[in-house]
Amino acid sequence: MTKRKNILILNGPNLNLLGTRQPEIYGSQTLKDLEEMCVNKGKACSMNIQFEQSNSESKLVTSIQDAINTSDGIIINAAGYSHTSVAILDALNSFSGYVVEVHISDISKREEFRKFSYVSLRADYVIMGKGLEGYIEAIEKMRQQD
Ligand code: CA2
Repeated sequence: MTKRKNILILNGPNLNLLGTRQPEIYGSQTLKDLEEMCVNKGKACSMNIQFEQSNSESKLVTSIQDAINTSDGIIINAAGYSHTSVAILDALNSFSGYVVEVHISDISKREEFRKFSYVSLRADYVIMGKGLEGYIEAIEKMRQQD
């Protein structure tokens, strides 16, 4: 029997505001709705989903470090830190499992400063511009890894 995969879904700063501001960019569903969608998809895929959000760069780094021993894959939307954080990139580079980067909006079509992502330098797969469905696609992608 194959082992159930443990997947960490990590969300960066301000994503706790989902559904409360800027619905034209990020939609009207909340972070709680997103967590529920991901946990349900995980159940359907026989995977354990650990869902986290933090506004703190150091907490995100610590969660990635913890995942080295506990998770088979990381799905990460580092939000604003995607464009600035060498520390998050360094932590991801210490993780040997599969990494999917997700962005709700299409960062390639927004301001110049959003077009570069440090996380993309490590990510095995990148999904952007698909709204919250991007997370579901990311879980699906995780399922396809052996
Ligand atoms: O499109 C994405 O998922 C982003 O990672 C979201 C980040 C942004 O800095 C990235 O460039 C692209 C911002 C997250 C803030 O989320 C909010 C959601 C609702 C209301 C206010 C902020």
